[in-house]
Amino acid sequence: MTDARVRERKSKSAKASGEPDFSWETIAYHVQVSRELDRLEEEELVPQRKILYQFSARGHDMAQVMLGLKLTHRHDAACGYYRSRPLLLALGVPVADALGSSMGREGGYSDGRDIGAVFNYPNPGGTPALPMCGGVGAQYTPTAGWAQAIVYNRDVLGHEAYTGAIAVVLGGDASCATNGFWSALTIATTQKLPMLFYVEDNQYGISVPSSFQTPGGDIAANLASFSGLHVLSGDGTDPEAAARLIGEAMAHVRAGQGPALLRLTVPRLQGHSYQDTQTYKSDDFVASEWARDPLPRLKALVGEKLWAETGEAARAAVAEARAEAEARGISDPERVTSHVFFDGEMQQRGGQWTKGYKAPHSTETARPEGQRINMVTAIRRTLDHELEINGRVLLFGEDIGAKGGVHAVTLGLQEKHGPERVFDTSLSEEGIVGRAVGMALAGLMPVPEIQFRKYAEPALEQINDCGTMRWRTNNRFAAPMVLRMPVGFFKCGDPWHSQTNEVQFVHNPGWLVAAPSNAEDAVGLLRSALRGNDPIVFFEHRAMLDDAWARRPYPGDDYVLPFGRAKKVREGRDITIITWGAMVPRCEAAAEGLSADVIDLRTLVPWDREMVLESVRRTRRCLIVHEDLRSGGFGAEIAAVVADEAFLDLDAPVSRLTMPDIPSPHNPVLLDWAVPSVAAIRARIEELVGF
Ligand SMILES: Cc1ncc(C[n+]2csc(CCOP(=O)(O)OP(=O)(O)O)c2C)c(N)n1
Repeated sequence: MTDARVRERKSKSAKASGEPDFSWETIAYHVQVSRELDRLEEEELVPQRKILYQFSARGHDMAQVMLGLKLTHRHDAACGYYRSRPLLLALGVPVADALGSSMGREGGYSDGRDIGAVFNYPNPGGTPALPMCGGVGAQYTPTAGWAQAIVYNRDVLGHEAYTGAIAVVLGGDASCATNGFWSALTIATTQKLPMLFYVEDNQYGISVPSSFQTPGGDIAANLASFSGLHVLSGDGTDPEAAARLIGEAMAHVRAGQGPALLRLTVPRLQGHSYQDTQTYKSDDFVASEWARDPLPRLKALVGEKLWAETGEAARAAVAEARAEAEARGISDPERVTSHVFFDGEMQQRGGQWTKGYKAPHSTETARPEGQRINMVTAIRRTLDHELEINGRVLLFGEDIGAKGGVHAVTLGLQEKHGPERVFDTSLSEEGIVGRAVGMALAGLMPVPEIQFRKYAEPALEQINDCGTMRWRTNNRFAAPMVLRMPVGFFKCGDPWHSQTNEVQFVHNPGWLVAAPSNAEDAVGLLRSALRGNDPIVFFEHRAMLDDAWARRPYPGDDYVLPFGRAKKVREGRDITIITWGAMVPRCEAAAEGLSADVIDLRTLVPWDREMVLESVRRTRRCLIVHEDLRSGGFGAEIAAVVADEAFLDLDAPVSRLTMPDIPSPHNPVLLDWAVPSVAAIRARIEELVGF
């Protein structure tokens, strides 16, 4: 039987019964495909250096195939880790894609951009494998987000078809010690989400025994009394026991009874990866692991004849896939810079645009109405309007519900739009952003809030992984969202609540970054972001939220401001001053009575190089003013570009005025000394103009 024939038969039987083909025959086939792939890689492709990273699934394979074959609901999703290839095979990944991706060839999971073991599978119409990450534990919170999106689609958007769908996350025993695991466990249990935690306990995380990850080495035993979690545990090498446990766990979650955790003990029959020689295991232990190989038990169950037949078909399928994978070329290096951002070609999965979203009428012309409002009101009004007209928008973060946010930006929005759409979260920034990733993957437009800029740090892994998703999946997946966070000082400073550090996000490929200085720009940029197709960091400067200068009339419900378009707040001849955020009014005041271009960048990714270069070439002098630290601040990037591209036009050195390289000081006197003041900016302008 060939691979194609097995799949054809599989889909026929699935169609006929409406049930998955969970037959021993299909299980035997996929398990043997997985084994043959491991063998081929270890004996031939790695020694030939055609594959550089190899992770064997031997020992984990049988139970994983069973798990994959049970994922049959249209809205199920799974997120795995580097040892999850058997699950992928069961979901229907073409074997040539699995092999070609491991060989770094064109096409496949990433077009050669990522390690083949770090996979993704959009599987339109079927169960997707959400883009996994190289970081252990990063798979958990996005899966919780998908699970919450199932509930949201069913209960808020009224899509009955989501009833019974589940999200499954796979991980090893060591991954149970990660922040992501605990964050997702908290989310899933407090929200009673349809989520299955599937733990493959092989007793080791590379060389570290599982007793270092959880006391006693048994996570299921330790979680037995965890409220709201149905815990199961058993032998993942016993075909019938494993099938029963997987069935039980799934039935519990599908029935809407809340999350479950299933721990299956399995042997790791190879080193952690190909390079790992396992010197830390005794010979006796290795022998005892081989004695637990699930294959002989599976073979005994299916019988010699069927085993041989499915084995032959599996080997034929792998040989065919190998030929196809080896025939694939290497992607053109010229293409490797594509798909960092949405560039007009729609991703296959993720984001509201893949779900039929059509942006309502938008205009780049502001139609100011009414009295001037502060930035808080402007942002709230924009969020309110987009919540009103787009059911896919949802807001969440710490204290944003009943309290309305510690900066009052979301005040009243929960009351108006309901606790399903505007809600408080557990105190885990990784959970806030990771959950947003999963929701975005499921087609929603999440708007997570981080309470203060500095507290985005626990979420940095999720932020980075979200940004790179479109690129590393070669535009198969994207997770557009609007990540709001207050930045900067407010009256006083301190190291915790007053950081700006925008460059950290600029340095994460795939994120657009907005830093509006006033209410009108905030409305336009926020609305562009909410109707967009990329992840966006939206900075709300604390000092500007209620600042008189930043108050502007509301520019209208359809006003959008495209990213990358700076604004000249003053025009002049003698110097160009480039700034953003809370430094804009200071620069404006400092230039009073002088002939200066003052440019408010408004967005840092992308930034308006054209406007800056045109201005500098004309004024022949350039001063960059920012609140962030000097070394490696965004000003350094601007200065480098100006030096590169306008060197011969300059009459004075490119200059920067910034905070010194210190955390923000608390006492207002110390803060005023550290942050560029109007007087300091004025002095620097005069120095440069007189140069
Ligand atoms: C955040 C992070 N830290 C460290 C690593 C390096 N690393 C890769 S796999 C691994 C062990 C994971 O073991 P486990 O979760 O038990 O899965 P197993 O390999 O045993 O299947 C480590 C430490 C990583 N990939 N990510």
